[in-house]
Amino acid sequence: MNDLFTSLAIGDIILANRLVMAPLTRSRADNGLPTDLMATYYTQRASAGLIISEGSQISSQAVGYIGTPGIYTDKQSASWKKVVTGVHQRGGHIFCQLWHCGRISHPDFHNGELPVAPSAIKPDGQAFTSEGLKDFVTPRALGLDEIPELIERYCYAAVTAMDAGFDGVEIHAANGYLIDQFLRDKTNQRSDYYGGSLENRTRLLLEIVAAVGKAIGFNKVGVRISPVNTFNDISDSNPQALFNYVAEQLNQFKPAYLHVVEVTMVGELSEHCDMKQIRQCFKGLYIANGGYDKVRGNEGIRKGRADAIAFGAKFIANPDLPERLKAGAPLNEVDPNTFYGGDEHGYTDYPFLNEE
Ligand code: 8OZ
Repeated sequence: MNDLFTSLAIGDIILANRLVMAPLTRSRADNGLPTDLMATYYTQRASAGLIISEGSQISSQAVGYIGTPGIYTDKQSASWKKVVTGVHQRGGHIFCQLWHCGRISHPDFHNGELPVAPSAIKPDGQAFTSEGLKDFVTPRALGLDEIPELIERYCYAAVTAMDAGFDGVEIHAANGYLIDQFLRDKTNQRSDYYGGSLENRTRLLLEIVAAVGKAIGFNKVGVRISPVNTFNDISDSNPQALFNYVAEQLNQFKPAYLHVVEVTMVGELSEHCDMKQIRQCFKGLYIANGGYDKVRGNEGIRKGRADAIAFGAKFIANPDLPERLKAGAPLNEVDPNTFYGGDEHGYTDYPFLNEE
């Protein structure tokens, strides 16, 4: 019987266990470049069956936060290589999360130009800029003629990630960023080929998966969605229908996995969307994320509700999370004050079991 500690084949790699380190923005990159400290941080966590990198912008247009890394230049690729090599040397595996923030950005990141989105709808909330928090602005709706280049940027970033040695990429279609803005009807009010029906709102995601898979191999492409997360002022009038459809449509590509943030912003399941239906609609590997612990993770895998479980905060605070969970050892408490930005404190200084 499988549980968190049994191996799992994803495409042509074999994960040592089914604990996945969730993608986690930590805002410690240097001008878009991963640093040596980041290499230490990821290498420390290489005992995860799979690490998914923090969101990495696919282009200069994709950025929306300070301190986030990019994955679209040779220099960025060379810096990521240190991260990837460190993880591989410890026997781990790592996918790169490809990220475009869309409207969750600010003109300060774009030489005064507007961020882009499916529709010109301003999000409630504020962007984290180098000058502090600033109100979001009304974005500019992407023109139909800009979509092919956008898809091309995803492909270029995916190829750049593979050049850096990553084992694959994860398309970030969750948490209210650009692809999610296309998927959900609160943010997509387009009247063209990319808005309106489920088919149209899902089109961009599917075209990106098709193109990226063609470029690097479909078994190296995962997709992350968050059907009920309202983070970044997003929602949909019928998330069950939308994300069942997304899951079904992804089957044609046989992607590496579908990664689902199952909970709301406050970490709860929602009555408006049953994740079991999404799991059943998708025929490939399903990674579940959101509030899992050892007991619930093992139970989810044993009952077939998920193939692997992604942990976020627990991996921040416990570089050796698989060992700790397996041994039933106590876990370090996470310090939310050191999530974003700063130095090694709250980043690479969480102790391993053998250091305590
Ligand atoms: C928290 C802070 C900044 C970015 C996400 C990439 O929600 C993020 C993110 C989360 O997916």
